Amino acid sequence: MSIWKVQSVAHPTIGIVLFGGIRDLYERLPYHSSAGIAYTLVDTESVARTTLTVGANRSFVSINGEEINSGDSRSPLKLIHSYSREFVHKYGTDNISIESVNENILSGSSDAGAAALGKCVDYLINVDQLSLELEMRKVSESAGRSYYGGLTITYAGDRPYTKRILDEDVFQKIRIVSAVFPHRRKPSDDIHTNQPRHQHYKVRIKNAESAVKELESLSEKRDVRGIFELAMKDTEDYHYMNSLVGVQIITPEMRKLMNDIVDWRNDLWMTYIVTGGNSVFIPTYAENVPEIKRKVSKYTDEIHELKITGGARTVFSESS
Ligand code: ADP
Ligand code: 3S4
Repeated sequence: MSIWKVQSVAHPTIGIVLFGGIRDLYERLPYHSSAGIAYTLVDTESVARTTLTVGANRSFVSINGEEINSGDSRSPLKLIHSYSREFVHKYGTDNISIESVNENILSGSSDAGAAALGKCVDYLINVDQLSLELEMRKVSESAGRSYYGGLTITYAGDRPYTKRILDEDVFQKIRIVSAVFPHRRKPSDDIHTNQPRHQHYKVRIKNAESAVKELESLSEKRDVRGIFELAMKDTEDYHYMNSLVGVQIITPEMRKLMNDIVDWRNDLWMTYIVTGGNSVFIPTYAENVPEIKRKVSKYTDEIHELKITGGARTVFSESS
C-alpha cells in the first residue's frame, strides 16, 4: 500500500474581539461572535508545521516531538476520526500519524495547529469548508482565524463559521510589539468555563456582538487604526469579565505597562491587546517600533516585533 505524506503550515492568532465562554466542551461552541488576526514574527516565520502520514504503521499525535495521549479531549485525532470513512474510501486506510511542531509562536498555538491539520485534511480529501471548520474547532475554538488568515470574524450560532473580512496587505503599515512577561500562562479553558457562570456574562455577550458590528463597519472603511482602538476597548471589557470570575490574566506588572501605554499614546499612536497569555501586544505603525521597544525594555527582556499575515497553506506532499 502507498504511503502519503502532506505538510501544511498555519500562523498563530491574536483576538481583536476576544473569545470567552464555551457552551459545549466537546464541540467547543461559542456563546458570542469574536474576531482575530493571524500573525507572524517580522524577521522569521511563526507557524505550526504539521505533517500527516496516511498509511503510517499506527495512528499517533506528536506535538513538538512529544507523543500526546490520543484520548485527550482536544486531540487532533478527533478530526481524523470524523473523516475516517473518506480516508478509507480514498486511501484504503485511516491509519494516520500527525506530527506538529510549533515554530516561533508566542500564543495561539492551538489555533495554528488545528488549522495546519485542517489544511492537510482538505488537501488529502477535499472537504466541505463549513464542516471542516466545525471539526477543527473541536481541537481549537478559534482555528478559523488561523485557517483563513488576515482579519477574520467568527460568527456564533449552532454552526459557527469564520469569514475573512480584510486581507493581510491592508495592514502593511502596522506592526505589533509584543512584550512577553516571564510567568506561565493559564490554560484558556479557565476563561472559557468560568465566564459563563456569572450574571454579567449576558452583558459581555451583548458587548462582543456590538463590537463585531462596529468592526464590520470599520473594515468596510479600511480604518485600520480604528480597528486597533476597538481591540483595546474590547481587551478592557473582556478582562473586566475575567476579574468578576476570579481569572486573573493581567498581572500587576502587565497593568503597569498598560497604564504607561495610555500616557505614551499622547505622543505616539499605539494601543494594547491582552488575550489569554502572558504578553501585552502593542499595535502601532512600523516607524514607531524602535521607540516603543526602547520604552518597553524597562518592563521585560523579551520583546518581539510581529506583523499580520495570511491563512494556512500546504507546503509539500509526496507518496511512496
Ligand atoms: P494557545 O494560546 O497557545 O493556543 P491554549 O491554552 O488555547 O493556548 O491551547 C493550548 C493547547 O494547544 C494544549 O492542549 C496543546 O497541547 C495544544 N497545542 C499546542 N500546539 C499544538 C499544535 N501544533 N497542534 C495541535 N494542538 C496544539
Ligand atoms: C483566551 O480561543 P488565547 C483567548 O480571543 C482564547 O484570543 C481564544 O486567546 C482569547 O490567548 C482570544 O488563548 O489564544
